[in-house]
Amino acid sequence: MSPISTKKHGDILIVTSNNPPVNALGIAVREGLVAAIGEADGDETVKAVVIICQSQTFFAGADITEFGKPMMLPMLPTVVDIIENCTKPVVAAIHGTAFGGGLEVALASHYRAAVPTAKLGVPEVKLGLLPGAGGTQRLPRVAGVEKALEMAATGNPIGATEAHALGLVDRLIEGDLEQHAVAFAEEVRSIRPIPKSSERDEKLTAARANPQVFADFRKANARKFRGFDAPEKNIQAIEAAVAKPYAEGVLDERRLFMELMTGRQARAQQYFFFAERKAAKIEGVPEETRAREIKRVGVIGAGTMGGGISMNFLSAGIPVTIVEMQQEALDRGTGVIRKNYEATAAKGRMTADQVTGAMGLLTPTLKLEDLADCDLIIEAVFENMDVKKEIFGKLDTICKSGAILASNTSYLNVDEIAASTSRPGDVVGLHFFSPANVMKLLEVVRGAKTDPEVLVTAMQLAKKIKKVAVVAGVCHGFIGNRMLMPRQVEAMRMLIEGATPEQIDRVHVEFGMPMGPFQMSDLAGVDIGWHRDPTRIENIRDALCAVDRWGQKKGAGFYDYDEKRNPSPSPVVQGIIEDFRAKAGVEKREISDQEIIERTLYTMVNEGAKILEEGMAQRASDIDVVWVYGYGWPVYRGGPMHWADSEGLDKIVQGLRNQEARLGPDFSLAKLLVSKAEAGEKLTR
Ligand code: T1G
Repeated sequence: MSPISTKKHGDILIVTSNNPPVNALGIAVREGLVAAIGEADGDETVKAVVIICQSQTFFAGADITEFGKPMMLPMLPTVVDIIENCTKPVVAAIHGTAFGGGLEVALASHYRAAVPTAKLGVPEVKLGLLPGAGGTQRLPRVAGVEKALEMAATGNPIGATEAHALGLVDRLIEGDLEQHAVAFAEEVRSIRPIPKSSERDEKLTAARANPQVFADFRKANARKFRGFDAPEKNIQAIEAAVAKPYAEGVLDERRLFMELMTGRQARAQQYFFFAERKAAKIEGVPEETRAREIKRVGVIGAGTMGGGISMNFLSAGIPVTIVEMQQEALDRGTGVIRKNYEATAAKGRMTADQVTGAMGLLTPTLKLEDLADCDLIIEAVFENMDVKKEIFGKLDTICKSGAILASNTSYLNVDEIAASTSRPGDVVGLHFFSPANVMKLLEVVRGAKTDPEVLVTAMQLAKKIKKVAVVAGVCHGFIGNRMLMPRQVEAMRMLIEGATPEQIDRVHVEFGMPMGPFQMSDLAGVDIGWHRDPTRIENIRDALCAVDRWGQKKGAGFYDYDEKRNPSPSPVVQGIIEDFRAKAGVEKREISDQEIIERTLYTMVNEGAKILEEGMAQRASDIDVVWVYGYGWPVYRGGPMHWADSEGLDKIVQGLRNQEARLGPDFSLAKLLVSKAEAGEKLTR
C-alpha cells in the first residue's frame, strides 16, 4: 500500500502522504509522488494540485536510513523536477517541519502555504551533506542569497512567519490547512505562466554584482565551521547558483553532494543522528512504564551548578524551590540567575516578560522543609559523601512519598547515597554539565535499586528541559569523567617527559576539540578538587595552586592570560615542570603528536570499552553522545567509539601496545577492545 494517496476536491487533486513518523521521502513516497503528478498531468479535469502530509509533519527530508545503501530510482532530484514540470500549478501545504528534501519538494512546487507554527529548513549540513535535490539552487532564488547561505551552511530552520516575510511561503494559513490550501489552489489554478523557482533570478542579481557577500559570510563563520567539510561545500553550491544558469548550477550541486556523501564526516554525522535518538531508549524497561508527574522541583545549593540547574526548569515553566544555608549565599545565587536571564534578554533571545515569568517561578528559602511538596529534588552541593548522605537522610524524612531524590554528583557512588535513605528506588543521579543552563548533556545515573519509573521520568524530563540524556551506571566518574581521567593523567605525565601544555593542547585543537586538557583545566579551575594546602606539593597542579595559578579566574594557570583572557605560554609553569622533571630524574625527550594522540585519545577509547564491558553504558553510541554533547568532541568524528571504529580497532590496540610501557602500572587493555580488534569487528555495532 503506497504511503501516497490521491483524491479529488472539485478540480483540485489532493496528494496526501502518510508515512509516519516524519513522512521521510523514502522510495515508496518518491514513487507515489511521481505517480500522483502523472495522474494530475494525465487528467484534464484536474486544474491544480495540493501536496499535503498527515501525522506530525510535512516531509522532514530524505529517508536517512536509505543512505549508504544501493540507490533506488527515482531519486529525489528527479522527483522534484517532475513536480516543478507538472502542467498544473502545485501548492505545497506545510505543517510541522519542512526539512531538507521536504523543503526541496516545497521549493519545486509552484506555491507554498504554511501554518504559522511550521518550520522550514535545510539541515543537511548537520548530516555532513548539502541539499542535494535542487535546494542549493532554488532556495537562493526564492528566499534570497543571504538567507539561503545562513540556512544551508548552519542547518538552522526558520519559522513560517519569517519565511512568509521572505517570500519563501506565499500564504500563511490559520485554521484547517487542507481546506485553505485547496482554496489557495483554486485561486492560482488559472495563473499562467506557472511560476517555477528554478527560473527565477531577481534575488540573485545583488549577489552577482557583489560576490563579496560570500567572503564576508565565510569570514563571519570561520570559527563556527572550523573542521567541518560540509558548510564550505554548501557555500560553493550557492555561489554556483548565483554565477551559473540553473541547469549548470544543479550539476555543481550534485558533484559537491557526492563528494560529501562519500566522505568520513557525513558517515560520522549520520551515525550520530541515530546515536542521539537511540540514547533516549532505556534497555530493560518495559515500554509501558509510566513517568511520574513533575509539577514542582526542589534544588539544594544556589551555587554555579544549583543556579544553572534551576534555570533549566524555570525556562521550561516548572516552578523551582531553591535552598541555601545562608541568606547571603541565597541572595547571591538568585541574583546570578536573574543576571543570566537579563543577559539573555539583552541579546534579544528572551523578552522582559519572559524574564519576569521565569523569576516568578523561583522560590528561594533557607528551610529544607520547604521541599516537602516537591516532585523532584536535585542536590547540588559540593562533592563530599558525608554531606550528601546527611542531606539525603533529611530529605528522606521531609519529602512526600513518590518524590524523586536526585544527586548532581559528578563522581560519587549513587548507590551509597541511596542507601542513606529508606527509599533507594526513588534515588537517581542527574549529572548536569557546567554551565548547567547551557550544556545539553545530562548523565542519568541508574542506581542498582533505581525504579524504572524514576528512570523514565528522568529521560522524559530531560527532553522537556531540552537536554540530551544518556543512562550511565554507577562507577567513578560515570561515563564522561571516567574517560576524561586517563586523558588528564597521561597529559600531565607527558609534561614531565618533555611535552609542553601548548603542544598537547594544539594536538587536541587540531583534532577538532574546542580546547585541550590544559586550556580546559584553566577554564574550569585548576583548583577544582585541590586539597587547599599550599605546603603540600605532590604534583604540578599542587604547585600551580600553591602559587595562586588557579586558571583563567586568576589570570594564570597552565598559561598566563592577558586582560582579554588570551593565553600565552608561561615561563613560570615551564620552570615548575622542569623542577618536577629533575626531582623525578626524568630525561627530557621529544614527544610526537602521534604519541600524544595514542596516550590521550586511544586511552579514552580503551576506558570506553571497559565501561561497555562492565555495562556502565547501554551501548557504544551512548558514549559518543556523552562526549559530543558534554566535552565538545567534534561531531564530524562521530564520537570516540565511532572514531576508533573508523580508525580501525587493530590500529588503536597496536598504538596502545606501543605505549604500554609508558602508561603506568594501572593501565590495562580492555578485553572487549582486543577481542573486537582481533575479530575485525566494531565497537559501535
Ligand atoms: N529519515 C529517516 N528517519 C527519520 C528522519 C529521516 N529524515 N527524521 C526522523 N527520523 C526518525 C528518527 O530516527 C526517529 O526514529 C523518528 O523518526 C522520530 O524522530 C536530498 C539528502 C523531523 C525535527 O535532517 O530533524 O533530505 O528513534 O525522535 O524530536 O537534500 O527528526 O523513533 O526509531 O527526531 O519530533 C534532511 C531529520 C535529511 C531532518 C522530528 N532532514 N529529522 O523531531 O522526532 S537529508 C533532516 C529531524 C536530505 C536531501 C537530503 C527530526 C524532526 P525512532 P525524532 P522529533
